[in-house]
Amino acid sequence: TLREPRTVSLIPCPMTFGQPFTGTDMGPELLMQKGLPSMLSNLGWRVDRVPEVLGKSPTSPTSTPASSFNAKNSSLVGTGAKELAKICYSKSEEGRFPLTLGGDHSISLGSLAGVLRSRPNTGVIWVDAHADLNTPWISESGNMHGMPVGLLMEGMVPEGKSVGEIEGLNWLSEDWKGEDGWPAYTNGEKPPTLQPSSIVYVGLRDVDKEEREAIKSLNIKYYSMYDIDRLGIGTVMEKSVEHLLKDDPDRPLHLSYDIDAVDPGQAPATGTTVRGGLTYREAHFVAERIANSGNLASADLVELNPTLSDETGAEETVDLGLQILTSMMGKSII
Ligand code: 6HN
Ligand code: MN
Ligand code: MN
Ligand code: MN
Repeated sequence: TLREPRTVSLIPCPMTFGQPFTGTDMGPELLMQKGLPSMLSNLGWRVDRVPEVLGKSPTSPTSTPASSFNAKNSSLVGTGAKELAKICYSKSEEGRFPLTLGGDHSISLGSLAGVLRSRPNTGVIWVDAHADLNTPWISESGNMHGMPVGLLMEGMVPEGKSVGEIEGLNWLSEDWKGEDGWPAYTNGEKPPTLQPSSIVYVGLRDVDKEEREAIKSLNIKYYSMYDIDRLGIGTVMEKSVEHLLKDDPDRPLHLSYDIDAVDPGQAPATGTTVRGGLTYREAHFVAERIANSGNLASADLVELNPTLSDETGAEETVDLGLQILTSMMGKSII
């Protein structure tokens, strides 16, 4: 049923507040202008265009109200994520493929929470230079684009603390009262979380000390750039898919693709570039192999920021983003 209605819900989410730069809000519009909807319909998808989730930020993401947690702009990030969660939840319930266009990576807190509430057995492939496994209790930067996995991951919140107490994140609290589109947790339902065994990282090369310790202690599966060099991207993707599907071959998968996973030579227009990333072909192959699993049921593409490189670099990065999107949605070379 996940494969058949073949309707993709395109969700523009121009969030900037999860990191310090303006410009990540331009990603969705550029992708749409360059023809994403018709590319997807040419691939056989019915396209459901969803109105933009968060209006463009009028101010700099650094001039917003302070949070009492080490989580910058948490009210704005959290409220945006909640709105996105509602959409991804209802689209998932309708059997559609929610495809979120970022915006910075903090939005994946919303897309994943929404998808997980509807499809709790979802497995996640996180393609990124970074682990995004921070929480306000361990983050060095306080930037929430480094936290979407950490805030949802079972075992990341210290004893006696809870994610639901952070401003903007009360919708993830057990005693959330409920509102239109995001009901209260009743009849034994818990706020959505992710098991450590339900995610695989691909492309890591800049991981903070506390994140590294958590990856080890929670035994999270990862393929860093070292592993990609050692095994080759083919083997890495076989093992990644195998890890997530071994117990349930019909399990829905969510692909969260941070464009900074790609080497800055091919994708310069993003906020936290790290050298030594995926090559042009590796970047495609990751998406193609996940598409070929037949299990991909939701996805994000995040962190495009055309203002952070020259014009050619911006255009190349957006074009690569489009190619990654069409690859994950089923475009094959032959
Ligand atoms: N991203 N680990 C660093 C931090 O600030 O927590 C970098 C996070 C980057 C986040 O690229 O989506
Ligand atoms: Mn990243
Ligand atoms: Mn770092
Ligand atoms: Mn990221």
